Amino acid sequence: LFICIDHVGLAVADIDEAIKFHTEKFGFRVLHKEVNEEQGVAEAMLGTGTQQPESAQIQLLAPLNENSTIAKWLTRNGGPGMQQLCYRVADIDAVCATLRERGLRLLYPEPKTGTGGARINFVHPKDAGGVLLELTQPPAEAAH
Ligand code: MC0
Repeated sequence: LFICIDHVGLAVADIDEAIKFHTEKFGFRVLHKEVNEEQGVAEAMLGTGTQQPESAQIQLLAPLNENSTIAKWLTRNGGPGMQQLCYRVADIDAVCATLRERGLRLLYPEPKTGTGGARINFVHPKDAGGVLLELTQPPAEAAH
């Protein structure tokens, strides 16, 4: 079903502070930044110096406002932490159909827009071993 681990998402309060921390302390570099209004997040994708097409990235997610999913998560968790795991898929419609057939709840009836124009959906954490599981299909020009 899955190509690789696309990224692990970390919820943070402040995107700039978190970028500074992860680049200065751990030596990551920033591969991409964007704001996703629909998801209520400012995000940054971080990679290693030897990033390969299928190397997992770290995604920093900061809330845009108090209604953001990430704002709620930070409050409930009592601070920053690991909010999601994301698998890359080639055909998200087919994968969502298969997972639904297997009895798992997908959060959206149809995929929404994620990082870099990817098509995304999520498996409910209660159906994925307590982990919010994102599925992402990168846009055709970015697919490896
Ligand atoms: C909630 N729960 C989680 C969880 N969020 N468990 C593991 N990981 C998480 N991230 C648990 C709660 O502890 C609770 O368990 C139960 O799920 C129901 O929680 P809730 O009170 O209904 O929580 P809500 O209202 O925050 O909703 C949770 C839900 C929401 C997963 C539906 O966070 C959501 O819609 N997430 C998908 C969108 C998203 O996360 N967007 C931000 C990333 P108990 O046992 O207490 O009942 S955007 C992104 O990732 C994009 C940009 C991209 O990568 O392309």
